[in-house]
Amino acid sequence: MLIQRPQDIAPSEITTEALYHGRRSFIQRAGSLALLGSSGLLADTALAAPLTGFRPGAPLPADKPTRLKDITSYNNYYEFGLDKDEPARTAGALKTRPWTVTVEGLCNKPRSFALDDLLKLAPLEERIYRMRCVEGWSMVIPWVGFPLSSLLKLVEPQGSAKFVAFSTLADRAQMPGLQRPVLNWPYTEGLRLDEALHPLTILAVGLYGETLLPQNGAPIRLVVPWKYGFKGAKSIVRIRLIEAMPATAWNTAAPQEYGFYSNVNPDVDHPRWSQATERRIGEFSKRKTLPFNGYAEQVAALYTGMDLKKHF
Ligand SMILES: Nc1nc2c(c(=O)[nH]1)N[C@H]1C(S)=C(S)[C@@H](COP(=O)(O)O)O[C@H]1N2
Ligand SMILES: [Mo]
Repeated sequence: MLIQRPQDIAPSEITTEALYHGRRSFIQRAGSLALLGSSGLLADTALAAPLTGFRPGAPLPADKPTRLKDITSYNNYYEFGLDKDEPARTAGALKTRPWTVTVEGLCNKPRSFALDDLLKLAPLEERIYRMRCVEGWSMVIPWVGFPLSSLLKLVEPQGSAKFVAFSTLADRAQMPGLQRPVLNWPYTEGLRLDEALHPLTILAVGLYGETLLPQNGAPIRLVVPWKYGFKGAKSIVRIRLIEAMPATAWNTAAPQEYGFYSNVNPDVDHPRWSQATERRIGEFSKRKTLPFNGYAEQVAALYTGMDLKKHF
C-alpha cells in the first residue's frame, strides 16, 4: 500500500503513536505507560505524512484516545467494502492529490479550492472528540482540522441558504464498493446551516498528528461529534449551500432507520436495537451513551423546541 505524500510536507519524520503521546504529554496526564499502546504501529503510521504547526483546540475530553491501529483498521467506508477491515485493505491506493473541493449554491462567492489552499484557510487545530457509530460502538479520535465555518464564511452564504449538502468522491475505477448498490452513490450527507456553522463542526485533514489515511476519509472529511458517525462524510468533493433539506445517503436508503438529524440520543432506539449503551473500541464493558454524545452543553440549544423523537 502506498499513498502520495503531500508535496509540501518533507518526508523527514515518521511519527509513531508513542511519540505522539509523548509530544502531547499524555503520559503525565494518564499517569501510566499502559496508554502507549502496543508496538507494530509503524506499518500504519508510515503511510501518513506528519502535519505540523497545529494547535490544541477545545474541547479535550478526559477519555483516552483510541489506539491508532484501531482507528485505522476498524472503519466504515462502504465505497471500499462493507466489512470493517476492508477499507484498510482496499483504500490504500486512493489518489488524494490533486484534490479539489467545490463550494457552491446559495452564496456570493462560489469557488473551487485546491486542497493546499483549503489548508491555508484557517490554522489547523487538534480536536479530541468522542465519536459514536449508530451501530453501537465508539472511539475517541484526536482529529486535526479546521472549523467548517471558516470555509463557509469565505464563500459568503446568502440569506436564503438554510442547509449544507456534502457529496463525496464516487470513482468506480478506485472504489470497488461502488459496484454494489447498497447506497445511492455518491455518498451524500447534510447539515442545517446553524449546525454547519457550529464551532464543534470541523473538516478534518488528519488524526494523531498526521494526514488522514484513505480509510479514514483522506484527504478531507466532515466531523460532527454530537451526531452518529455516518454524518461524517469521507473524501468530500462538493459542498452546496441550499434552501431545502437535502437528501442524504442513509436517509434515502432506510428513512425509518436513519433520520436527517441523526443526533446521538440514548432515548431514541434504532428500530432494530437500543441506543442506550455503546462499546468503546478497545474496552470490554459497555458504557452508557450520553445525550448528544456528551456535547449537550455546547449543542442542545440548536434543537430547542424540537421533538427529537420525531426529528431523529
Ligand atoms: N463516503 C463515506 N463516508 C462515510 C461512510 C461511508 O461509507 N462512505 N461511513 C460513515 C460511517 S457509518 C461512519 S461510522 C464513519 C466512520 O469513520 P471512521 O472509519 O473514520 O471511524 O464514516 C462515515 N462516513
Ligand atoms: Mo456508522
